[in-house]
Amino acid sequence: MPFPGLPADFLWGVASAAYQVEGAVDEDGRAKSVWDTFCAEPGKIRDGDTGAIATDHYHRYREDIALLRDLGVGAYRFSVSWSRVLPEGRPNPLGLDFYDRLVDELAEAGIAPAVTLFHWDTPQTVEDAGGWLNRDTTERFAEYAAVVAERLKDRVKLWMPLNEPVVVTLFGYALGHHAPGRSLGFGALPVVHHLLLGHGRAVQALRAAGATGIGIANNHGPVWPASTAEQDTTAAQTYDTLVNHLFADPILRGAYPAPELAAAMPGPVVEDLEVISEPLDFYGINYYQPTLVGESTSDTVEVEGAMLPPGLPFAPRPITGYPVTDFGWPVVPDGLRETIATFITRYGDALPPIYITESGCSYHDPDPVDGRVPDPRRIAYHEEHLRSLAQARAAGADVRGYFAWSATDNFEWAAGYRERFGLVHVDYATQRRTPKDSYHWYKQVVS
Ligand code: PNW
Repeated sequence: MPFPGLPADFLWGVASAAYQVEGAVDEDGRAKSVWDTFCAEPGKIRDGDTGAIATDHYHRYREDIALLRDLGVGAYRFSVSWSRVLPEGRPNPLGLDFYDRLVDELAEAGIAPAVTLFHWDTPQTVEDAGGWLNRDTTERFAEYAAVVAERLKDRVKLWMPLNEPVVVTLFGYALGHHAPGRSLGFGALPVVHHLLLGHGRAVQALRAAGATGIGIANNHGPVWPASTAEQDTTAAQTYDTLVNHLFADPILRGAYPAPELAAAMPGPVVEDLEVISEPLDFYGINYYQPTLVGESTSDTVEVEGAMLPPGLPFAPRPITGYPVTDFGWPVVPDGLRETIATFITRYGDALPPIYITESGCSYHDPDPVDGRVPDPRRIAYHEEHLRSLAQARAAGADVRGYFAWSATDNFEWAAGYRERFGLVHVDYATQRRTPKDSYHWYKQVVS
């Protein structure tokens, strides 16, 4: 039964990422990534969890794809592990073979592959050479993109070189509670430029290899001022510029949102922006939550488990008046419509068709009883976000698909395995998969 307000040819999908599901970190020639290193550091991950086994998807992908086939989705978004494909910088046939088998298995199930090339797992050797602080990484990334494209291009529907560069910059290099664990504050600004340039160069490499359907998966959400007072609206604008415009303007407008930001970037910025703004076939938005922002306070502020340094010209505040997930994130479905509306206003004709490349929620679901996992709040979450999407479409937005995060429960980065985003429950002790009620609900929606 189609969802009211969404078209018959709407692309329904689910999403995942390599380090969150694959496991098999030492198999078939895979090298270490920054996440292997980070997880080995005591105290970084809740309960000392690591992605070493995760959902064992590397070995169980057939079972997982059978679940997706039964679910009836048209697309599966997954990420390729750079460290599997190019350990030590040279192509690894066994690593490539895995993704080849995965893509073939999907094709057989009638599911279109949507491939992310970088979902945060930089090879450790690349990080040791400076990682995203080093301009050379953009070239290494383009070489990797070319290798994957050469192998998979005939079967992949959508390509996303990057997932959420804002999270890599902020959590990985500015605040340090994600890999590679650097706490550089505004010293992380070069990372923004190199991630964006890496994106642009990868887009060029994908096109040169003959790939089609090229975009990005970028995290966005509304930034609301804490009050109408000028100090708060100014602080909110600054924050909006840093988390939203900084990562979208260079791609969609070929410019940084403020001259000070352009001036803070390394290298020949004007020439680089030409590469960064290579036209895209689609723009992917990952939507989770809005942020309420007020003027700076002297108190330290926590953002998603990271402490913000004092002295910043803004301070995120807790959002009240909405339900929260078990991860503590506010559930604000209208924020999705609002995000899309803001994009249409800001970018107009420069905005390609949109896909929602992620949206989802973590609830600490009960263990399965008689093969059932009731998760009514997850059903409500997706239903309300889809309604919000239908409103965006009714207002004229060209939104073509929705990927629920996530297919199965998985390794939720610094929060470990406690957070469960999946439509399918995973019992980590046995690796047993149990479709939750939300899976059965989504199946009705996508059919
Ligand atoms: C995304 N926030 O990360 C990632 O793409 C996924 O790998 C991850 O599992 C999923 O969302 C759930 O966290 C985000 O602070 C990290 O709003 C942080 C935020 C949003 C998304």
